[in-house]
Amino acid sequence: MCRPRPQPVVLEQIETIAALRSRLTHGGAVGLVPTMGALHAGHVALIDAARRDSDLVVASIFVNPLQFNNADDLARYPQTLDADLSVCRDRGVDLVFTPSAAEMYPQPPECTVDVGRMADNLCGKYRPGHFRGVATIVLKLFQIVQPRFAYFGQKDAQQLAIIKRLTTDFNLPIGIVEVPTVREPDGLALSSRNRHLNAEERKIAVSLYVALTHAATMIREGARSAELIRRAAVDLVPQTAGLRLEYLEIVDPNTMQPLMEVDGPVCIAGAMWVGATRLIDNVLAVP
Ligand code: PAJ
Repeated sequence: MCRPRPQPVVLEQIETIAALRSRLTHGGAVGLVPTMGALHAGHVALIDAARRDSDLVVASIFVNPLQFNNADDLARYPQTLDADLSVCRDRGVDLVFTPSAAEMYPQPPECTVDVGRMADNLCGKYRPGHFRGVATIVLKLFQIVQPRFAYFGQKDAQQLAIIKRLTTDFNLPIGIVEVPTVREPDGLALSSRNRHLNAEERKIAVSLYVALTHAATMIREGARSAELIRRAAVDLVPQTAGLRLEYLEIVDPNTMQPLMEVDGPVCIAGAMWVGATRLIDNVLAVP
C-alpha cells in the first residue's frame, strides 16, 4: 500500500493524551511507531516503513517505568530528546508523542496485562514483570492513538510475538508490521544500549550474534536436536572477562516456547552481558 505523503510535513511534538486525541480526529490511516527514544537506524527502519503505509505517522517516545524491573537500568537509560526530534523531522514523522510518566500513569495502575506463559522464559525469566509492563504500555498507546498499523522490530522477538498475540487475544483492529533487525557492518544489532559500550566491549559484543548465526547455519546444514545446536552455539561464546551469556535458546517464533527438535522455522534468541550492559539478539532459521 502506498499513499501520497501529505505536504508539507511539519513535525509536531505533543505531550498530553488529550491534545493527541484531538489532533487525531481526521479519517486517514495512522501508523504508530512506539519507542523509548535514543533513536538509531533500527528505529528509523520502523519509521520509514510507517511512512510508506500511512497517511499520518505517530512516533511515541516514552521510557516506560513499568517495564523496568531494575531502578538502575531505568536511571541509566539514554535520553536524547533533541536528537530524537531531528531524526523524526528528517524521516517525515508527523506527530511525536512525548508524554511524562505522570501523564501516562497519573496513579499506579491497578489493571495491567497479564501475559501468561509467553513471558515465562527468555527475557521474561530474567526480567520478571517486564513484559507485563511492555504489553500494558503498548495497549495504552494503541487505545490512545488507535492506529491502523503499528511497527515493531524483530530485534525484540519475544516482545514482537507477545504484541502480536495481544492484538489477537484482545481483537484489536491493528496490523502489526514487523521490521527486520538493522545491524552494524560486523553484525551487532543496533540498540540504544550500545552507546554504553566502551571500545573494548564494543569489539566483543558481536560474539552473541556470531553464536546465534552459528546455530542457524547448523540448522540449515541439517542439525535437528535443539540441545546439541544450543550447546555448540554456547561453546562458541568466548570465555572472556566482562562477557557473560545469560541465555541462548531455540524457541517457536510464535509461542516463544522452547523446542526439543527443529522441524519448522525457529527463533534462536540470546541475551548477553557485556560489562554492565545487557544486550539481546535473535535470528530466525528455517531447516
Ligand atoms: P525501544 O527499545 O526503543 O524499541 C522501539 C522499537 O524499535 C521496537 O519495536 C524494537 O524492536 C525496534 N528496534 C530496536 N532496535 C532495532 C534494530 N536494531 N532493528 C530493528 N528494530 C529495532 O522496544 C521498546 O522500545 C519498548 O519496549 C516499547 C515497545 C516502546 C514499549 O515501551
